[in-house]
Amino acid sequence: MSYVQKVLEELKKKNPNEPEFHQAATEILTSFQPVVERHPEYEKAALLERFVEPERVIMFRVPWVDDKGGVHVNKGYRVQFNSAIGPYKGGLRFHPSVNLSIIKFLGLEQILKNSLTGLPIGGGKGGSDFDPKGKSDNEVMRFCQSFMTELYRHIGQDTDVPAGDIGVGGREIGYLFGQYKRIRDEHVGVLTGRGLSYGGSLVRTEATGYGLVYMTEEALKCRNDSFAGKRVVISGSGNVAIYACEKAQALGALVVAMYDSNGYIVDNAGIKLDVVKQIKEVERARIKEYATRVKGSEYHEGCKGIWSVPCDVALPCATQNEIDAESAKLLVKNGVKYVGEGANMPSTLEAIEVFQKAGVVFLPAKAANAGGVATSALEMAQSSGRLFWTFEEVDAKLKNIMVNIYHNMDDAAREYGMEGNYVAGANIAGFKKVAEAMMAHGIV
Ligand code: NDP
Ligand code: 2IT
Repeated sequence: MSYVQKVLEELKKKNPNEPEFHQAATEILTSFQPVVERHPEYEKAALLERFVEPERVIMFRVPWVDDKGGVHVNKGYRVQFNSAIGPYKGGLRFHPSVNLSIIKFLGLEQILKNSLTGLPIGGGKGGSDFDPKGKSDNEVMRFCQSFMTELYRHIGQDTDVPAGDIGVGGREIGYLFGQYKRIRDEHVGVLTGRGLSYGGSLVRTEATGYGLVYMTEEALKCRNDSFAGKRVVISGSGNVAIYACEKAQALGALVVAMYDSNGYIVDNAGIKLDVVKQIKEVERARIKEYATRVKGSEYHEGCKGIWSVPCDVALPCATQNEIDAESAKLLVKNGVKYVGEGANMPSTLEAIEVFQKAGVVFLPAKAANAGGVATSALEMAQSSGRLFWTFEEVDAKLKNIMVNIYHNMDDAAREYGMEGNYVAGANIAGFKKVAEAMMAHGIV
């Protein structure tokens, strides 16, 4: 059995019932095969065994009181996965589906993603099975305060810097920051995605979606093509989806469909993003509303059907495993040429295989959605330097980072004889720096 296979078997045995973690680890470790063959010293140093074992896992109780006086208890998590190249960095997810497997898959992905940005950030992830949907602002505030009352002792601007993810946006970051500042008496860059009035960075809100489109644009450009006139389907209607839509439209694309967890909308005249923003960002209502407000658009119950809408470019921006093999086949049959992953691990392993076999340009999440965390690192730089860059400065840096990541993964894939396989390219390009740093640090 190969070294990689051995580590993978061991990982599954030691961490049973963690399917998402197994899935991410399988994709990643399989890509490392040619790298460990070239570097036999890695096996001697048990580098992969250490790489897949989080440095620290924190799990805690989050009790809170609702508006009627009812007492609730949620689970809180922070997985501090790898700090070889910088302080742990990664988002917090608040969603009822959150469990240890999901936080670990996200944390593992984050290590390589953060390395790909070229900035000094390690990998971590956290969250809770708390559902912010349908809760009042006061309930969300009390939950965030309770969550931070435990988390504060484990994080710090040079230790671990959380940010947002599903269910954690500007409102939640504000409450979390307020509680951290109150307990620690420190106004520092301990969270990113902060409001502009208290240390945030311009472009952070837009960064993941814009970055995804910048990378896809570069992939198109390298094939003498562009977004102009392309039909685009975007899943989700949250932070990443909205700003991917905004930038794709600015580049001349026709975005025809979006969804939330209840169903999808189709608007062949092009999605009216101001209506989506009003529904999702301002009213926190359901995407279904769109069809009642925009003539000529349609609403369909259920999410999966969105992948039957014909498109040239698909940008999954909601959640893990939203595209299975069947949906991938349907997309291919209807002519999809580019898939850019805005969400983390939105395609199953089988779906990726379908895309790659069909010659679809497949831009994997850890590369394609790295713009968010990259801009978080730019926020950290501005916090430590007591600086505030203009929108244009941050946007230009973000674009440059996304173009660089594209070429780095393209080069890495070529270097290992797998031209066009960006899954392998991104994993290998991300791993290089982490492996080098871990080797330099000795057995720790
Ligand atoms: P948001 O909470 O802003 O939006 C999430 C969107 O996805 C919503 O439309 C939500 O629908 C939908 N969604 C969530 N879970 C499911 C589900 N189980 N089934 C169907 N739809 C679902 O989150 P973000 O936009 O921030 O995150 C989206 C994805 O992008 C995630 O995978 C996240 O990890 C990833 N990501 C985010 C980054 C960031 O900077 N925010 C950076 C890099 C990656 P509903 O409203 O109905 O729940
Ligand atoms: O998945 C991700 O990269 C994020 N949710 C953003 C993390 C961050 O620290 O900005």
